[in-house]
Amino acid sequence: MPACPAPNAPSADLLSRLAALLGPAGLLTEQSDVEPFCTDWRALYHGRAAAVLRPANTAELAQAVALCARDGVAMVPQGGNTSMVGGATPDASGRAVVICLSRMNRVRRIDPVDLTMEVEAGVTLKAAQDAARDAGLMLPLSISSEGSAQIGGVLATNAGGNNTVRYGNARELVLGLEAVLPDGQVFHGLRRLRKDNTGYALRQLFVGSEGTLGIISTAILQLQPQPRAVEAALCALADPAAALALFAAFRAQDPALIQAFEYMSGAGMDLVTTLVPGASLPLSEPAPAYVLVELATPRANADLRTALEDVLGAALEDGTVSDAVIAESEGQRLALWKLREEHAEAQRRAGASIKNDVSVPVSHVPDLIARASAACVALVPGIRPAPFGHIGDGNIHFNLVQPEGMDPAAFLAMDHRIMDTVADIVRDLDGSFSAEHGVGRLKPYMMPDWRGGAELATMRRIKEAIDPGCVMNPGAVFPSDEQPDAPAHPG
Ligand code: 2HG
Ligand code: ZN
Repeated sequence: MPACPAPNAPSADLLSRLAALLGPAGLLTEQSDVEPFCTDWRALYHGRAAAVLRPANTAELAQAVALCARDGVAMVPQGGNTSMVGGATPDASGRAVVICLSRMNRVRRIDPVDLTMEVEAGVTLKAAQDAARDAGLMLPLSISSEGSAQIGGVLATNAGGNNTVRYGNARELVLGLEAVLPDGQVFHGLRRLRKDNTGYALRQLFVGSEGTLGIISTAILQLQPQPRAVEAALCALADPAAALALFAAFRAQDPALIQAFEYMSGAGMDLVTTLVPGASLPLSEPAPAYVLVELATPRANADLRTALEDVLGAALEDGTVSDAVIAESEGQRLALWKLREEHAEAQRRAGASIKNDVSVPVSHVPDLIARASAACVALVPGIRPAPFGHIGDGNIHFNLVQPEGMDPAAFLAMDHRIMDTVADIVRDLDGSFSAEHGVGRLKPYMMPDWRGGAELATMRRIKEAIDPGCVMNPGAVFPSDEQPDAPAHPG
């Protein structure tokens, strides 16, 4: 950012004011306590921080932010620390403070008539889903890291996940929002209105801002009726084109039934079944590609099983699908999902991997996978493409696992070349270099090329208007003018 003052380290006076404000449970300054908050879960970024602030409520959060802002101290908001792009890791200076929302973890209210829930930022997505389910409703957002990811981070990154195909991204679920601005003022937008055209929809500015405009403290989310029936099947196919043909068949039957439509490559599935304990393929033989399809409906007496069997029967007959298994119990359904959800973990166990969370128009997914696989194999012989993801909305995790036996550091050092190779193809296919994981600290270097001109200039002006002191999550989203070629993995 231009004209950004260098952040200050917190003074002893500031730390004692924060201690008085937050109490012993709310402030960590011992380096051994602070360190776990300074590395992302992929262990790509190893930063340092002067302290971790753990406010218990919005008032404490707002006062802590005001104190830090007044002293020009940078703040890095952190939820479950599950960012795929280093979006919540402090830099190496040791001057920033991490603001951890995990003590603000109350589900405040669920309204079955309005179909809404009010949740604090530190509630895990799983806990929010469970609370909605216990009230006979459903929070229709599901991501692999939902056991740890917290609502604040989920919204700040506009998470997508498995149900976007039906319910949209996190953004679509947000009716109201409360956020603490970079100067400590509170934006009070906790409304639960379905219609509210009163100027700019400011809440949406914070969704997807990755903590660069303020800290989301509470949200009001839209819920759905709980499904009365759910059916899931794992299908074996020849290639991604067959996956799209199957998707078209389910859509032609009834698009409102499709709750998830996930793609997995044969290579990715092999990694899961070999490296993840308890994961096994429930089909007679491995296939080049797989789809996990889930249908769900809140309708009583809907014969969902017949709906699923009808489409699969026709697809088996015409050769779109070579084999399929339908979950016969909730346990089997969860076992099918485990094969999908453990992809990230299996790839982590396989060595270093480079993630490309990209999206293209759904119709271009087969081209994307074919072209990007060929280009990456040509660039790094032995590289192992393991694409998977949300094919129903065009979001593919075009992940690449290091060649066997290669030095992981040497592989990671090629990250920009590999990411740029994939990005060139994505651009040619009218796609985006970040579909649902955000920009974080990993991809700001791509912003000028992809979002340059008026778009990035407008984002900068918004940032400067709301956070003129550049204290909110510096280093995320915006490329640093001083270091245009900053390494992707500074740690
Ligand atoms: C998923 O869909 C997550 O499982 C993680 O977005 C994707 O590991 C990844 O690249
Ligand atoms: Zn995903």
